[in-house]
Amino acid sequence: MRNFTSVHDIGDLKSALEKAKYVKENPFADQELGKNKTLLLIFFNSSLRTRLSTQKAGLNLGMNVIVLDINQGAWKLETEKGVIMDGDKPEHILEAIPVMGAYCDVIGVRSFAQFEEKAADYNEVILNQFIQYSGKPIFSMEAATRHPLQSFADLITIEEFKKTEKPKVVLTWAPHPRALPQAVPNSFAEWMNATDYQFVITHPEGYELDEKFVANAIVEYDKEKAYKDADFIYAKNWAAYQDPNYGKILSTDRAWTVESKKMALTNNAYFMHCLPVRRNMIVSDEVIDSQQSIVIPEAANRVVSAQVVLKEILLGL
Ligand code: AN0
Ligand code: CP
Repeated sequence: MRNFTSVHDIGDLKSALEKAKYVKENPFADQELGKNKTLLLIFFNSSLRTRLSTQKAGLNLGMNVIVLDINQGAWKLETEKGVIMDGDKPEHILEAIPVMGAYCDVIGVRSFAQFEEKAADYNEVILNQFIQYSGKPIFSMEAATRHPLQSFADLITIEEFKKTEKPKVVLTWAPHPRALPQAVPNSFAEWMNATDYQFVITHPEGYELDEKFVANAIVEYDKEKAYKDADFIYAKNWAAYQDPNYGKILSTDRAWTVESKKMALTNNAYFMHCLPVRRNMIVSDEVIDSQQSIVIPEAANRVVSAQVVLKEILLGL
């Protein structure tokens, strides 16, 4: 594998899941593979899980790991091409990227949607500049439109907990006070569409995602209908995608909060969320504290997904 930015880079899902099982059971089997190889993790945005789990995955593979928070201690980076740099940004990403590439063998990048220009976000301008100018393999640690390491961990978790061959998996929008990117739901949809599960998306009117990610999923506006007989409820907030409301909050209706009354409609479904989660906005205390909540094993599987991806990249060096 050279770069990892979406489900399309992982190859056959069945074999990816077998690799995940092996890595989970044998976390230190490939210590030699990463020896004297340097992993650089670059964060343009905050992170708890991605930061820790990806470092851990690199360490499990014997790699040296460097973490850089661009906004804390590095020079502020200009990302627009062709501008006169007379503002507050002393360095251009066009120099910064190849410099960072010179110090490492593999680069992970976290760079969220900026909600300034839809085209810039959906063309993945920042991530693609890293691919183009670093000279090194690049993997996404959540970019503008996708969060593939999260979705891969979600898939691993569903496989571990599912009780039927083809579970009903429901992605539900839930309220949140800030405008959040579509990366997690887009990516989750893309990975679920690559499985043979029954996959349903439910959200209020106006929150339709990019068709490219929705693809063959069933979109059900009636949330109670969507919850019915679900095996997994996967909650996430996102801001509107459709024009003219791109990046806007259209609703904070707590009727969409995941709580026991709606969970009672399901087939004793497991509750999932990528975290960080706002309690009693996205999900009630009762549901997230229940036996059916699998958010912690889901987060733990982030080490596994990152380690599979890093291992494949190292094998391709
Ligand atoms: C981010 C998001 O919604 O994309 C990261 C989730 C992994 N969440 C927040 O900013 C709260
Ligand atoms: N789920 C996830 O990516 O969490 P962080 O934003 O804390 O990395």
